Formats: sequence, structure tokens, C-alpha cells
Amino acid sequence: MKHLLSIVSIVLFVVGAALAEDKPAQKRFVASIDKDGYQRVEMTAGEYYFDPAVVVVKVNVPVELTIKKTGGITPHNIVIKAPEADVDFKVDLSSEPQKISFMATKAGSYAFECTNKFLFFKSHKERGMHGVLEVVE
Ligand SMILES: [Cu+2]
Repeated sequence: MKHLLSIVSIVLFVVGAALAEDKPAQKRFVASIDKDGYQRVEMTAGEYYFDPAVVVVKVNVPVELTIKKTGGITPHNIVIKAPEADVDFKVDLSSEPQKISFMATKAGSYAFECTNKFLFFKSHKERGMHGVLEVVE
């Protein structure tokens, strides 16, 4: 019985976490080029947002994206599929910051998102976990 109660409370906790939606307003970040030639972007993924959600980088300049997820047990990832610009990755996120390096070779706006979905709930993307990489000349 005790075992059942702890399972029930874990389920309730997970459902509660899945329902909680306290996302900040979508922020826009324009990267600058560091002395070593890299554009560095720091991003946080949370329930259910990317912060910043709009990232502006220069074309043909390497980008080092440092990304982590906020505390909590909900798994998140970041997926961007823009092979036409040589930006194409899927990375599962952790609370430890991870570095993702890429260089966009074609100007344009490229969507990124978290592709996770919990049971019958709306997908993380539908809940707001998406953004745009703007690649400019
Ligand atoms: Cu997610």
C-alpha cells in the first residue's frame, strides 16, 4: 500500500510538472563575434520555452551554443533541421551545460524546437518550446 501511494504521488508530481507553464516572454538575442572569431550564445530550456527563443547570428561565422535545461525532471531536447544551411542536429539536454558548435552557411530563418511529448499531453513544441535561428549576412 505504501508502495502504491508513493507511485501515485510520483505520477501526480509528473502530471503537475507537465501542466505547469510559467514561461518568460520570448527573448531575442543578437550574437556578437568574439575576438577568436566565434559567436557565443547561451540558452536555457525550460517548461516550456527556450530562452532566448530568437537567436540572430551571422552567416559563415562559427557559433558555439551553450545550452542547459532548468531543474526538474521533464526531459527536453533541441532539434534544428536546416541541412540547406549546414545546421542539422538533435541534442538531448541536461542540467549540465552542453556546447553545440555549428556554422550556418546560408542566410534565412530556421525553426528549432523540442520534439518531446508526454503521453496524451500536448507536445512541448505546442506548449511553446520552439524558436527561430535567424542567419543574417
Ligand atoms: Cu521539451
